[in-house]
Amino acid sequence: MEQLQNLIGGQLQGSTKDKWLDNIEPATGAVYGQIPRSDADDVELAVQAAAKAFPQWSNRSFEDRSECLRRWAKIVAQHAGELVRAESKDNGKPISLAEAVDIPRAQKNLEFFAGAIEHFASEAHIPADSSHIHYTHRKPIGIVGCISPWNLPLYLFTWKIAPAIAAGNCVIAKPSEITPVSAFMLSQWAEEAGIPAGVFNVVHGLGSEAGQAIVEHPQIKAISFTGGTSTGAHIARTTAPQFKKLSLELGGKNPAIIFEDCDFDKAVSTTLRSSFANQGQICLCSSRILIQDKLYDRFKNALVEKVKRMRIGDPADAATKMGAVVSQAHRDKILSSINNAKEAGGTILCGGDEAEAPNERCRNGFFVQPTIIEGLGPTCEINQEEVFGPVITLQSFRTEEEAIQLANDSQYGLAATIWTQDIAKAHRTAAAVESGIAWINCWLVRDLRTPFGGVKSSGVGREGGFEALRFFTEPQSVCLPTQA
Ligand code: TXE
Repeated sequence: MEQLQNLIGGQLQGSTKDKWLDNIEPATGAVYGQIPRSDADDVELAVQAAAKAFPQWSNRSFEDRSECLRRWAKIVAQHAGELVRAESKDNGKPISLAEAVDIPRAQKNLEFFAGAIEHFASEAHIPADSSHIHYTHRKPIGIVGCISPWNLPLYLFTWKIAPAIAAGNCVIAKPSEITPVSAFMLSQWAEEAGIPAGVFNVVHGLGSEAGQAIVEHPQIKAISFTGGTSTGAHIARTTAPQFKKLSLELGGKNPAIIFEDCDFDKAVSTTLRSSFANQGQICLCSSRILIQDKLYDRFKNALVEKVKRMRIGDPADAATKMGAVVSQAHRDKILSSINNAKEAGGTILCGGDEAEAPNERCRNGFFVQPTIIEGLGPTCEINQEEVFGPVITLQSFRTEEEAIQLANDSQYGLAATIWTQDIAKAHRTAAAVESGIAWINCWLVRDLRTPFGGVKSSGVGREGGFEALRFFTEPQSVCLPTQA
């Protein structure tokens, strides 16, 4: 059974206390590996290694740093097949999805920030009399913490560590204990990529132990976190007295607003994808489908028919489009949300239960039927709480105003999709919806230069493009007289 290791100061090693956690394959329920159960002592070692590496790394030229990230990206590309299989096995996602999305995007993240740092410029301000130059010196922060979740493991891990390293910081990273393998693989190639010892440290373990130690450590000056809203709130509370810089990408309860003048076929097929991709375990997935009343029945019938035809498969099978959910606990949480919706009077149009295992190998795996629920109002738990699984609700609206009101009736504000062929209406709706991202007649189309993040309980701060490089640097305003 494979034992993963931490990467601390360039050394792959177990936890100082030699404690281990089981790693489970979601499709089979079987333990197939172990990860170090690290704690504050391991984080302390990583911080010491990072502190030692920082002076040199922060003084390396941006070309050098960029080159290291490019080499790392190439190594990821060379090992893409291995990474795809590992990601699918560790997370339960279909191998086809890991191949099309997760691993190419992880490679792209490394390449993108290798390029972004080459173009990251600062500002200078010169008064009318040219007596002074005020310029902004953006310095790396120092040691930063990157904590990532299990739904898009290497994709989100690299999305954080790449800008942090490119900007000249040293990183203490913690992947989710539920999906640790791809981050471990990446850590094995850091040296080959030319990343100096101590610049990139990976500490595996539980959120409440290793994660908490990262968040609390006084020498770690910034935390970039993606995960649940309640964990984000806890991190905000913990770090506030130390005034750490925080980027929090949290949950969502994303509306898909379907106007009667939409391109019907495209709206149905994309809503199917936006609702159930990765078993609904993407923070950007649509979970509240709001349909204009005149189109309600037609849209509902078309969507239900398509969902009934979806087949759950073994994630390792190349033909599978819908795999396992990430863990037993998460499956139980999803099923309990469905049950609460039933008890609240919701009608289950399809799904609503555990799914049968697709084959003998998967008989103890964690599978949930894609589920559509109607008949519940905006205040119901299922329309307020993030389920983060293959579960959506349908609600109808009459007017544009009502659509916006329903869309905004949520503590969350991450992403919205808007379906209409009237561009002016699309723009008005996008402007009125309280969300960090709005997709008009499309979903999950990303340009890595754009700001990414949410409003309200969906988080604080923006990632992506120069926003990420701004986050991982501290601006110093310097004033220089031009005359002696
Ligand atoms: O996430 P956690 P969980 C949502 C989704 C899901 C819920 C809970 O609704 O059902 O969150 O999922 C680390 N200090 N999302 O419990 O706990 C943890 O080890 C520092 C949305 O799995 O937030 C992991 O690395 N770190 C989401 C990371 O935080 C801590 C993606 C995320 O885990 C910590 C995942 C602590 N005290 C879940 N406690 C999205 N926005 O995409 C935990 N962690």
